[in-house]
Amino acid sequence: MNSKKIPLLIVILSALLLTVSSTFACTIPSNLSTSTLDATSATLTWDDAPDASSGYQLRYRVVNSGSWLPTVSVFSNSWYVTGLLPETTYEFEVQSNCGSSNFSGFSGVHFFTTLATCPTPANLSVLSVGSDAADLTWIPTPNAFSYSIVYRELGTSSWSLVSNVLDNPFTLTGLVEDTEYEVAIQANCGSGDYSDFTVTPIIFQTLATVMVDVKIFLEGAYDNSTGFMHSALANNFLIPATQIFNQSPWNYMGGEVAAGLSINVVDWVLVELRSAIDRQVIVARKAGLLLTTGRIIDVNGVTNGLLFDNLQGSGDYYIVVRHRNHLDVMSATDVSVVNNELVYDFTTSATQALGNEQLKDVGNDVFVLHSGDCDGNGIINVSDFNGYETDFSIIDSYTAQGDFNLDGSVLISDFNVYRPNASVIGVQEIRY
Ligand SMILES: [Ca+2]
Ligand SMILES: [Ca+2]
Repeated sequence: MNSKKIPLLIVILSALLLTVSSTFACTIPSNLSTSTLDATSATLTWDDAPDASSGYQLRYRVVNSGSWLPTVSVFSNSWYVTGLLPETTYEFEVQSNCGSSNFSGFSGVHFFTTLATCPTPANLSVLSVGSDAADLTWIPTPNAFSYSIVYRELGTSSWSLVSNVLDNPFTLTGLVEDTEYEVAIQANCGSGDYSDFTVTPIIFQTLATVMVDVKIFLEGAYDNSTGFMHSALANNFLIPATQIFNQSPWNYMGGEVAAGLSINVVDWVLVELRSAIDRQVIVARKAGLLLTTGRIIDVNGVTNGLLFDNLQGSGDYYIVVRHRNHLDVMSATDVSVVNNELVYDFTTSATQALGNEQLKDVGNDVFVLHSGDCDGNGIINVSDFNGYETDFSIIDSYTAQGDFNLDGSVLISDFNVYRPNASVIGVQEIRY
């Protein structure tokens, strides 16, 4: 071997080692990201490289635009870039400057897209919906001074426009009940600068008006010889025109007032619709007039049931009927709305009511609500007797406690109605 060549080889190897070690000593920046993005500017950030003693070199460009814009020297791990084009996708990448002309490789690109000068309002949603209106809300576009809303029945072609909307939430009115709609929104940022409309319109369904046609018989008024109830209270003009459940234990504050009380009205009743998912949850309540036929009707002259606004047209509900001195009942199952009607008959079988012996068999395949709960708490016991005793011998009164046969007087005949029912307990769902 030629001994003169050995020192030269050492020099070459040393130089190579130096090159390799200096390349490894300058860390490539990582975790590139973008923050505070708007239409024309963005803050570009990345993780600090420990050995970037002389900062970083950054370059960016519009995606697919060919050449990079001039490289920028940056002395921290972020850079605020301005003068960008709206709604444009850019890419940027960074390299560390470890001093002495020792640079890392570039990081590889990170993409970001600038916003519109007038962004589409985000998160358009329906806060609440009724049978003819819906409350809409959205995340405001910061520089918008008004909005335009378009809506249409799902499946139809032409949109209706509401322009110059200033309120948020905004109530969309004039809708058709029990109908699916789609709705979209656009921001107006002034000077002819409008956002796009919501790309995927949101869909909602208006609620329905449902006719609730429920039949019950009250034991105290039922006459087995006729198959109807008597209407002694109405005949004696004792029934108040205003619904009577606006007090404990019902505390129902509805404004029902009977336009006129015909002679075939037995008394006021309170009807509750409860959730099919959780029958403890009251969805809607309404006071109605019980007729001698057992049908419950509206105060406003509707004669074939009780009208409930704002129900889901395809809903299922438990039905509760309450009376001021009879034991309340709940339907044994939930009942489906069919063709905007909810129909239920508590008079045909004991099993129509939830629980055991909640309806009383009076013969002829007729079942009635037990009389005797004069405090309306869902239990017939001595406290109801005490109410009867307190008001005993009062005549021609609607409010006297213990008028269990609903003739306006509190007499021994009422006690005779009460006595067989003492100790009947309503199901937990209807007790107060
Ligand atoms: Ca009671
Ligand atoms: Ca009586």
